[in-house]
Amino acid sequence: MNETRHQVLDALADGPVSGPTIAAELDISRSAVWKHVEALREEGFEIQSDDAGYVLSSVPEFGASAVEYGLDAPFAVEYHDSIPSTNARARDLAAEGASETVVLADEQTGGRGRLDREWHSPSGGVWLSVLFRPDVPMAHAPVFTLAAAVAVTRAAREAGVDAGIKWPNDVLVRHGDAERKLVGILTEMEGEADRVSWVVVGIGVNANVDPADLPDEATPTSLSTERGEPVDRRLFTQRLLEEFDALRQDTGQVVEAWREYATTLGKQVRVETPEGPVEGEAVDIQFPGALVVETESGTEVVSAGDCEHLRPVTE
Ligand code: BT5
Repeated sequence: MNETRHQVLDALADGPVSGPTIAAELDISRSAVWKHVEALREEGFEIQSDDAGYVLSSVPEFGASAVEYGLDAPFAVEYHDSIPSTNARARDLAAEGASETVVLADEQTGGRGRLDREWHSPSGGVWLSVLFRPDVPMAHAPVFTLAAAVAVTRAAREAGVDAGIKWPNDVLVRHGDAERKLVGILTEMEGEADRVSWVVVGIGVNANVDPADLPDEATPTSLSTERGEPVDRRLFTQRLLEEFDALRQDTGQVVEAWREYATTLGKQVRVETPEGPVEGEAVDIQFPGALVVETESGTEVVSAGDCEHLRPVTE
């Protein structure tokens, strides 16, 4: 949203306020005020007008302006009702030189997970990608995946859903012995070894979607299923982005915060790494995101792979 439209919106939120008053305060013409009001109405903001002037009476449920409005983080939001993949779009924007941008969609038709797996993204989810250009070496970039997991876990808990993090990139909800997948995170980047050029952190949250529409083998769940009612996607997305923004700027606190929500630590795990499987007890996490596993043949530090939580052997 452009700066003036934002200022008009802020004035309306504090209304009732007359058109001429807004025009004088912002030093724009009365017809410009009217055009901004009409444009905001088209974006779904309800603006009432009577003798006392204009007043904002409701904000749209979801979309670019809805999320930008009141967002305490410096991102511009680009919204799509439907798009193949927000990560693919964010990568295109990165190639065009963009930064500090969030691509957000209600539905993805070609959502992707790691290793080019399919990510199901029906309407009602929060499918988003954050594009930014941190001043860090490539080797530190995994910390942003952890930061995203922490941010989304905090937002889910605020929404009343007791989420936890499975290393490295899943946010899950426990149901007895089973863990159901609520969120997936896919980080992509480009740069030279000593410096990242851009990072795209893709976060897929099963928000108001029916797990029956998602692949069974992933034992999926959603915020609406866990809560028993839909979540306010606008507020949820804002909280997620605000937490992520704070963590990406202070990566020193990410690992500590991650440990607090981790479901993997203390568990028997089997990690499929590019060098082969590593099995043992997950005992810690190290900056920028490696898992420390005590195996029968000693301590292994694993920086990437698919992790399975194994059931403890019962005698
Ligand atoms: C992930 O991959 O978990 C990363 C998913 C990232 C998705 C976001 S959405 C916004 C952005 N745009 C994109 O195109 N992607 C990102 P991985 O760990 O590889 O898990 C993939 C596996 O999860 C699949 O093979 C399925 O078994 C399962 N799965 C697919 N869709 C799911 C869903 N909606 N909920 C839970 N599990 C799902």
